[in-house]
Amino acid sequence: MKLLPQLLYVAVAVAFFPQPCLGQEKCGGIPGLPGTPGANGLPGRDGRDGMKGDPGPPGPMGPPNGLPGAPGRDGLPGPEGPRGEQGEKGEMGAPGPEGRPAFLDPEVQEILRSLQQRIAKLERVLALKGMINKVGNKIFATNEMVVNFETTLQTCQDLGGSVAQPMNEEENDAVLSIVKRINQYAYLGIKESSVPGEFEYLDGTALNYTNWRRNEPNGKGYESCVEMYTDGGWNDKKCNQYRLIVCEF
Ligand code: MAN
Ligand code: CA
Repeated sequence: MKLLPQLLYVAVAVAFFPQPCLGQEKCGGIPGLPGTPGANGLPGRDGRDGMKGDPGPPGPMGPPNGLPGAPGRDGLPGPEGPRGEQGEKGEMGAPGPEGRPAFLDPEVQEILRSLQQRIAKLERVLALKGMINKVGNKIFATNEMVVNFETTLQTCQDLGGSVAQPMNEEENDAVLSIVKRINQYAYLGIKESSVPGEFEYLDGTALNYTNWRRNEPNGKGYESCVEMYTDGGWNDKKCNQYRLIVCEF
């Protein structure tokens, strides 16, 4: 314990309280000096175990002639090699099971049914507009052109049809309705045969239906084509006249 600070303390106390109780009956004493510090305490208890340390460095190499270690792991696969040469063609395989004819395939049948329906609808629309006259499987139509027989023949052929060739009364009426609508006579697909005054179809077969007007045919080798009048009757006529094109398809 050093003495100097204590003396300094006393000096300060006296300086602050000079003549503390001058002329008084009771008088407070001067504050006492602090005691000396106590002795050091006993050492504390041991602390808890610390955390596990890092693994140590590898040990020294073993003696020679030791056992070989375990084989290492497989490396990564290498890059793909170049393409090999084409092999020889193999033998032909056994034939597959026999298929069904396309027209019996239900899918094909459905397509055909749908197409038939759509074509029938189109035919009804064209008939409604007076653009075709249908009789059974035949369709009669005109492009309203008026030309000679040679051009009539060529035009119908170019369109994938042939010159109208009525083979019964119903077909004759179908051609007639076109002739009347346009109000023009039309050449028919009928021509004079090698026998003057006798007529046949364009392919040379015999006529199975006729609708000659009274006293026709009368050309006898001078009128080799046949025209339909606006009453539906037939007349043999020269082939160089201008007549309405009526084709059948
Ligand atoms: C004209 C021509 C003939 C036809 C007679 C009928 O002469 O059209 O083909 O037979 O008229 O009167
Ligand atoms: Ca005639």
